[in-house]
Amino acid sequence: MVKKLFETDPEIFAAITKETERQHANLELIASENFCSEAVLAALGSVLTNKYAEGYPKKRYYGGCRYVDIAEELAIQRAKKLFNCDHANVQPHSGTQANIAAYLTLANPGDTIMGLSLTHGGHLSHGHPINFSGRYFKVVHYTVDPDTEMLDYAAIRKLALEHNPRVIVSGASAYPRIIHFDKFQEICDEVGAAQLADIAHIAGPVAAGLHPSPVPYADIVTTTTHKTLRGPRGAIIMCKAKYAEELDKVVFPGTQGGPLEHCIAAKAVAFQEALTPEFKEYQRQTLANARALAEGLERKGFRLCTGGTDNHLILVDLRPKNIKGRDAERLLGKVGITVNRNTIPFDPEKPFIASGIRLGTPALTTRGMKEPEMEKIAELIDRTIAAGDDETKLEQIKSEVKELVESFPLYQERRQEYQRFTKEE
Ligand code: DSN
Repeated sequence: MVKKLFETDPEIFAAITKETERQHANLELIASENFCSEAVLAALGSVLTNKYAEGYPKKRYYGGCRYVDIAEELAIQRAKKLFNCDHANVQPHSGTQANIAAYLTLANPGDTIMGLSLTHGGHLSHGHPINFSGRYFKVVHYTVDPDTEMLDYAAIRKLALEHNPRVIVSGASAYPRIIHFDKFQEICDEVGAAQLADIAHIAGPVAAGLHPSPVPYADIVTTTTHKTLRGPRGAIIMCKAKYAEELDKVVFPGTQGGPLEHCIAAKAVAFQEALTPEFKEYQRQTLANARALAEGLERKGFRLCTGGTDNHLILVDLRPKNIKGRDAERLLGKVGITVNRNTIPFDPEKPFIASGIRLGTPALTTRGMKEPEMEKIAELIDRTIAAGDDETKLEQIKSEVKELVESFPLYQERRQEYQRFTKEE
């Protein structure tokens, strides 16, 4: 199969080979990325991609759906078991598509929604003016507290009482602390709003019982499937039984056409993996690694927003180190450490520059790294920032990164197979 790709399209083959090598050869610290299993990749690369299946299992608008029905039903059953929810729709192509469907189930264009500001850790689809959510709804953003940099539920309540939103979005993309979905629900109940919990980042710890679940409280819960959940790129939506029929209609035909059945099958595989004790241990180690990395960085004099982490990610304020997020991202990239620049709460810089970086441990934990490696990575990050553009020092750090990644090989068989063709050529 690899041979066919090699023969048909050597340029794409080369790009895939190089990307596979890049994933192996770098320390991946982007908090929203992970390395899915060979089983997930096999389902993604299957002939299920050929099938049109508009509709839902046993209620399709196309013939020949009996096998994709099996895959989609398994994905639904497993998602329901994993998160203990009443209903799951596994068709959303992405987190933002999932949020579009959730909003349109709970509200009408023009209604008021409330979400965490992007620059305080929220997401574009939580009401940013350049996103559909900010264009079609009236948006009120809450922020984190200026002193603690944590969610201030009293302030959120006050804002909600003032604006009477139809929907309050709980959930974040760059918030390192526990989110109290029960407190959000109390506010929602008081003002008559629906709670939309977007757990894209914390779905893995939630599934493993290591972060409080929003499912008992929130009207609708959305998540991507490729972050801590370690599945294929995509999303799912969970909801209380009373929204099931309307939500399914909003997904199809409301906002999507034919479902990506190969992705849905791959989601099913990932959920099966997530139901195992090994996955729970993986999540425990991911959180332990984040704490170890946070402590290592603090020992090196880095200021961590909120003072630390309760989950898989860390937000670092680089101002005490006199470097912008953009420049730190570039320097770390030079030595093989992949991170993303990130605004910090009340950031004086624009998002393109940013005063911080966001670091996450899901991907490196998948490779088998533990606390001692996190300690070493904190040291490598510190030395890289201190080195600036001193190429000799950066070369030395790069060789240490190489040594570390070689001890934790990634996609080894796949890489060997790609290289066999490259060499034969
Ligand atoms: N862009 C994703 C992240 O990095 O968190 C969220 O969609």
